[in-house]
Amino acid sequence: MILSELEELYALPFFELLKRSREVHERHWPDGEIQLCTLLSIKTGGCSEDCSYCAQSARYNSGVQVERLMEKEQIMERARAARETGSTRFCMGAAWRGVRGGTQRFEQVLDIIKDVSTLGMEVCVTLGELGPDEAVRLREAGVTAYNHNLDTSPEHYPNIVTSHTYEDRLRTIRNVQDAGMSVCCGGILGLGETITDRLRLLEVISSFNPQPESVPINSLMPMPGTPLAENPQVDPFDLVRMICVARIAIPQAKIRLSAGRTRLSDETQALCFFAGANSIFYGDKLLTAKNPAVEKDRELLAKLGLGTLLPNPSLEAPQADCELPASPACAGAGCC
Ligand code: SAM
Ligand code: DTB
Ligand code: SF4
Repeated sequence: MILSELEELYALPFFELLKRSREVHERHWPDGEIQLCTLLSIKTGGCSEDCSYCAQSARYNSGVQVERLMEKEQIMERARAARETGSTRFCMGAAWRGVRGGTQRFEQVLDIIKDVSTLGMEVCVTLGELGPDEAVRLREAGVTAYNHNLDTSPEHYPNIVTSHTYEDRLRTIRNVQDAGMSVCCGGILGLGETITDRLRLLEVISSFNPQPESVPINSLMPMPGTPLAENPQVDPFDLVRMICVARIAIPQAKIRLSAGRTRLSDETQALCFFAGANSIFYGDKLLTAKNPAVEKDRELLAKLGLGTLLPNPSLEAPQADCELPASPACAGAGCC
């Protein structure tokens, strides 16, 4: 969808927008289930990049302890535990600028993925920048989806990150698509962006061909020591509106209500689910930040009568629409 269409939707009266997104949601997701995803930081802190929201950048004194790549057996234990608690997707994150073939750490990660993928959950990884060969090897090892967020609009991105570009991010996404993995791509609210920046992000993401399989909507978790530590909290109604517009613009994607749920009331989360959010990170910790306790989430889902999605480890990457150019719309992003 183009910016003017997204702006028109965003400007609707709140209940009218909710009604429209609910209609789209019910049409595409008639079972109304929520996917539970477990997140694990397999390599924490010490990252070379300067993303100004991130506690894992080596450039800020956030107090995050730098940790080496976790041992495979420890990761397997966490993955088995995630499956036991009902997660159908296991997402592994690493604080790297990217990975390169031929390095020992890439081979180690491939070996980990091979084992995790035997457990019957969808396997998602987020390791930073990828070239085409690395992307193919990750798919062959058993990755179902690759998370690589664009985070904000192409215009606002250079205010937030200077050590890599929006175009670098788009190139990785293209490599992921070409390798046949599903794309998980979303953003963060609360980076000092305007509503137009948020809608520009949706314009870029919704113009991918194929559209992403999942779209995480994070609210900034202000991390001490980072340049954005004092940013104000996102207005909950703005968050719900963003979810509504994302649901309408990217109807077949799982919209993940991601970082920031510890600061949302149950009622706001319920509105997000009504608007079309159908996936959450489940477990007491995100990468370094807090997430609601498992028991609290169970209680909330039960209170709302929301069921959870069954595993689909053979998740196929969405197919491109042959009538459209088969790549992320860089032209739409105006960045190259
Ligand atoms: N290094 C890889 C990368 O940048 O793609 C993977 C890990 S990175 C931490 C994954 C995503 O987490 C970021 O793109 C951002 O959307 C989200 N994130 C990081 N710190 C955050 C924070 N303080 N609040 C909300 N989301 C955050
Ligand atoms: C995503 O969009 N959000 C997750 C996951 N993808 C990797 C990460 C959230 C990180 C929140 C801050 C932290 O835990 O340090
Ligand atoms: Fe590194 Fe990713 Fe954090 Fe940026 S968001 S500093 S690339 S871990």
